[in-house]
Formats: sequence, structure tokens, C-alpha cells
Amino acid sequence: MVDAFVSAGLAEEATAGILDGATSAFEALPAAHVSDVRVGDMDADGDPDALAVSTTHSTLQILRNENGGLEVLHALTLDCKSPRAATVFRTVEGSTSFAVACDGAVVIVERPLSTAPGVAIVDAPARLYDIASLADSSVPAGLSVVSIESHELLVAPPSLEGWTPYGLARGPVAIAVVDVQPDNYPDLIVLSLEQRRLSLFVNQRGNAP
Ligand SMILES: [Ca+2]
Ligand SMILES: [Ca+2]
Repeated sequence: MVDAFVSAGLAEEATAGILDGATSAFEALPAAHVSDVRVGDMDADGDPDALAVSTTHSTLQILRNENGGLEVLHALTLDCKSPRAATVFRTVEGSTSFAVACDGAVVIVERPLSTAPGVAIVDAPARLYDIASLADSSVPAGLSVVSIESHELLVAPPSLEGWTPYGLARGPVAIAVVDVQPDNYPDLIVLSLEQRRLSLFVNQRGNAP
């Protein structure tokens, strides 16, 4: 079993480590100005791949897990103002895709590893700081985002038609997906930095809080 660790550092590169049951050798990949890194299996081969977002350059790099190491596959320039976070998810059409949280929109890139990726833009509130999906890439799922401007968690269904808002303490900046109330449905924890508050949203239907 191969594990992957990826972190965005203050220097101009992300550190990617491919581990086999032990915290040992690391390899460094060039990834200038990366502000967020997420892990997800984009090519459905069972091995985790990675996405690296650059807020300052509106780009997203795809790093594919191949032969026990991460290789930089390609970089996409996004029609997206201030991309701050990304997540891998599966659309209702069944394709593994990723979604990027932007300022006033979520950019969806379908079939990112194909020769002809599809791009869709979903309108969203301003200043999205994080995005998450309640399922891995094996099943269709909706998306959750936090807006630091409206102080809300917004949840879209798998069809991605319309956001349902949930009020939060001021300054929500991060979402964690974890099965806190253990029933095999992942729950959401949101950090509101300004009011130093954590909010827990218990998943009741498998794909919505
Ligand atoms: Ca993979
Ligand atoms: Ca749960």
C-alpha cells in the first residue's frame, strides 16, 4: 500500500512524499506559488493523485501518482479569480472531476486527464475559501463551500443546481470532511477563524448535512 503526503510550503515548491508504510524518503516537485494541495484519485486506478492550486497565478497543477512517485502531469490556467482550494469528486454523469473554489464561482473541470477536458462554471457567493465533497471519487456527490464574506456554508446537491446556505460564525476559512459521528457517512467540520469557532454538520442523507 502506498501513501502520499503533499504539503504547500512557504518556499516556491510543494513537498511531495510517497511513503510505503513509513515516514521516510521525500521528493520535492517544483510547484511555484502553490497555496493549496488536495489529494484525490483522478484516474480511478486506486492510487491517490494530487491537485495544487496557485492563488496568485490562477493555475492548477495535476500531479499523477505513477510508478510510486508523483509526476507533474500538466498545469491548467483557470478562468477563476483567486482560486483558493480544490477538491476531487464524481459528477452525476459519472466522470471523475475536480472543482475549484474561486471568487464568486466554482469552476468544474470534468475528465481532467483526458485529451478534451470539459469546463463548467457554477455561480457562487463571493470569496470562497474552501471546498469539499462529501464522498470520494467513486460515487456522485455534491459540493460544499464556505464564503468568508457571507459567513455561510453553502451546500450544492449532486446536480450542482442551487446552493443551500447554513449560517456560520464569522470568518469561515476551512472545511474538514471526517466521519465524526460514526455511521459511515462523512460529516463536515468548519473552522471560523475570526470568531475562533468550529461548527459540526452531521451528515444525515449520505450527501448533505
Ligand atoms: Ca490515481
Ligand atoms: Ca457520520
